[in-house]
Amino acid sequence: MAAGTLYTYPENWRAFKAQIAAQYSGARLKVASNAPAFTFGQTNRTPAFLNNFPLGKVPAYQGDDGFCLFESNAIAHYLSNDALRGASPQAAAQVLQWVSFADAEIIPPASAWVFPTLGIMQFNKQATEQAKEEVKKVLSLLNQHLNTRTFLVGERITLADISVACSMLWLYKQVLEPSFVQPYSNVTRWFVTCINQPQFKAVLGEVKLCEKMAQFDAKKFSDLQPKRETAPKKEKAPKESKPQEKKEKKKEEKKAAPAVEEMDECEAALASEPKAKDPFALLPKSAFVMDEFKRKYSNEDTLSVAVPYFWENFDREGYSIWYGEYKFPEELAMTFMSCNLITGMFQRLDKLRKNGFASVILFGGNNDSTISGIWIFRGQDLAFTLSEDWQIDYESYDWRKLDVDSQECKTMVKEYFAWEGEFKHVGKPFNQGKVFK
Ligand SMILES: N[C@@H](CCC(=O)N[C@@H](CS)C(=O)NCC(=O)O)C(=O)O
Repeated sequence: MAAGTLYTYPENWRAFKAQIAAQYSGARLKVASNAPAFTFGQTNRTPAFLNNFPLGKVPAYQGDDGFCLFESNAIAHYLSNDALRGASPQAAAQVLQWVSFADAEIIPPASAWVFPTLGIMQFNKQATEQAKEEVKKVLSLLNQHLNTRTFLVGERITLADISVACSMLWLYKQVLEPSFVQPYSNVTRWFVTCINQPQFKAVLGEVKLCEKMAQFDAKKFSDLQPKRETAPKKEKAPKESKPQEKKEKKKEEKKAAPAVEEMDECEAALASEPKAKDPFALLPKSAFVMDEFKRKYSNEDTLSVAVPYFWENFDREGYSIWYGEYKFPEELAMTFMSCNLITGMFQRLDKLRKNGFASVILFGGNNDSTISGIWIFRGQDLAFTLSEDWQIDYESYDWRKLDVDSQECKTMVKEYFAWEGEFKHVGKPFNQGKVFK
């Protein structure tokens, strides 16, 4: 049975597919959609995340066994059971058919119609009208198919129903008012049946169907524009719209200067993230350029270049050096778990990266190990106390501020940076090292 974590932003319909599938299959799924575990627009751009998920997109799944997967359909498939995937080769192929249909035929017109009503895309009458026609075609096809069937494939809910229903969620919430869907009553009957299944409800909650077709939300659209400028820059994801629609948009933009750029749902999620305060904002500028040191540490020899560079440039007023040792070594069983503990802590401290550096080492082997490390922080205090986001792991460690002039500090910096030396205070052999940079 799969067990792992799904990284996403809150209320992501793509993630819902995987979450609902997990409800059916019993896969143990943790959802990381909020700080400190995951912050969309930040965590998904860190080297650690990109190392596992090179596109930096969500949803993204990481199993407790380390298995990583991106693309929502693949994740939902993985978290499904055989019944959801389609029990026979034919059924499995039909499930795939509907999953692909949802992506190719429903999402593009649904996005073109619904996004302006959410204020995340500029309104274009022609594009909206075209999208409505395309949605009608989809509804008509589904209505015909569901005329003699309760579910899309076979007699039970499958991933086909989950995918198609999730891709229609925003349509039913925003624009499919009763008079519009009246000719497609089989579809609404099927949709309502799906969202009322306990497994759907556990993820979606109560879904309120649209009573009156939402129109372009000009106020929200203009409200979101300035925020958008403050949102972190990102590569534009390909828009889920048709080429014709793009041409129309170009024409519109030419006419209406200054052109307002439209957002996609991801950018809207980014723009609505509250801007985090910088916990170090009040500290005076430091001459020690942490990034420069990290470059030296990553690219050059540690003992002959990085350590001397560190001491030549270290700013003792602007930074402090700490020794941290894991308090509960008796709980450390398998070494790979201890490594996950360290990597997890680094991931959760992501926003500290600009102002911190650490080299943490696992000493010893299975059932006999300790974790300790050297940490460099901006300021003279233990940085973890400055932000709630950073407080998950640090209490499991004993912290000691080192006297920068002491021989102990010099030796520890050298040994922990280089991952070699006597490590006299430890008494166990070096096993593995991890760097927070
Ligand atoms: N086809 C992908 C689409 C994933 C996707 O586009 N995710 C967006 C959020 S809606 C994202 O993470 N964008 C982040 C970025 O582009 O930096 C799937 O179904 O998982």
